[in-house]
Amino acid sequence: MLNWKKLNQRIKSAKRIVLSTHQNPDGDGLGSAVAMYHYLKSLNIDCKILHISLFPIELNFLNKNQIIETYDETLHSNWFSKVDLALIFDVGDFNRLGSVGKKIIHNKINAINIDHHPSLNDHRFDENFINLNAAATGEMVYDFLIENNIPLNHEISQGIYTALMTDTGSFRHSNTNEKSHKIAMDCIKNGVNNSKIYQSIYENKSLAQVSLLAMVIKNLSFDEEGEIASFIISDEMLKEAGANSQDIDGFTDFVRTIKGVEIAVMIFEQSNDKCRLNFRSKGKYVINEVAKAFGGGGHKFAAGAVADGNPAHVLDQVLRETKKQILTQNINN
Ligand SMILES: [Mn+2]
Repeated sequence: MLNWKKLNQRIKSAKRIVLSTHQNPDGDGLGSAVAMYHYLKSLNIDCKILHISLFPIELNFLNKNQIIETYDETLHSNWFSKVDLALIFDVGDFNRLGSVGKKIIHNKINAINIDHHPSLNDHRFDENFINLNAAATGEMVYDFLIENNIPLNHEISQGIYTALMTDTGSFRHSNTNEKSHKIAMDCIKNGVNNSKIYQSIYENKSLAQVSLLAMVIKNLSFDEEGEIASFIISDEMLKEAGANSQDIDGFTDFVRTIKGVEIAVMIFEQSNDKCRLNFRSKGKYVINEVAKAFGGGGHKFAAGAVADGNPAHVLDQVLRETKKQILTQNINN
């Protein structure tokens, strides 16, 4: 059992708290931070949510009064100098905090990790709250609030609901259980408009995003008798569709929905001869070890990494590693 009472004591003894999450933040990272932010505000603690990426506009409903900010050295450096605690959500890897993480180290701020990704025993966190069984980090924030008898107001509930909904694929993925529905029920009881949140996030696709998806579908490759589906998103494709790097969200999940596909792999070209990798498994194969082979990690059935090289070269390596790993998994099964 995680000591949520202790976390509350640490929060209450802080005067200024920075909340953050991984780059390219999602509904879980930001939803968790937003829920905690509103609790901290109720205690009159000076706090900010700072992250390093562009804000994902589909989460605009979480960002009333622009409480979520993209970190800017000139704008935030002064404020940061008096921060005495950092609460980090859903990060998976400290490095994914980017310049916010660097600032935390530089200013020697105590950082607490709240996450449902495997712990890396990273010494840069001074305390870890890890629950691998949590469907979302938002579920852990919920546990924290319940354990400390903190009432879930509408804004807190909205953050938690968003976290749970996005990380469970709208309560469909294998991590969805009785508890996820119980939390959803509580949130809806507190006034969360579930269909409105769903529409904001999933029924707000830009034409550019759909054009890019069309290109992806046209260029899918299949291996291992259709069990592995892979695709490349090149810089050129992005330009042609008029899309941006946020538009690729959900593509790997979509490709996994194809009948017979067990593993979906995305290779997303980055500017500096690197590629972002994204893996999704239906559950027959564990894929976070594949991600690990490329310096990344994640959950058993949803993981990611960043690899060096051009997309074709990286895809080749990734397929080789994936095939090798599923072979041993087949033997073990
Ligand atoms: Mn998460």
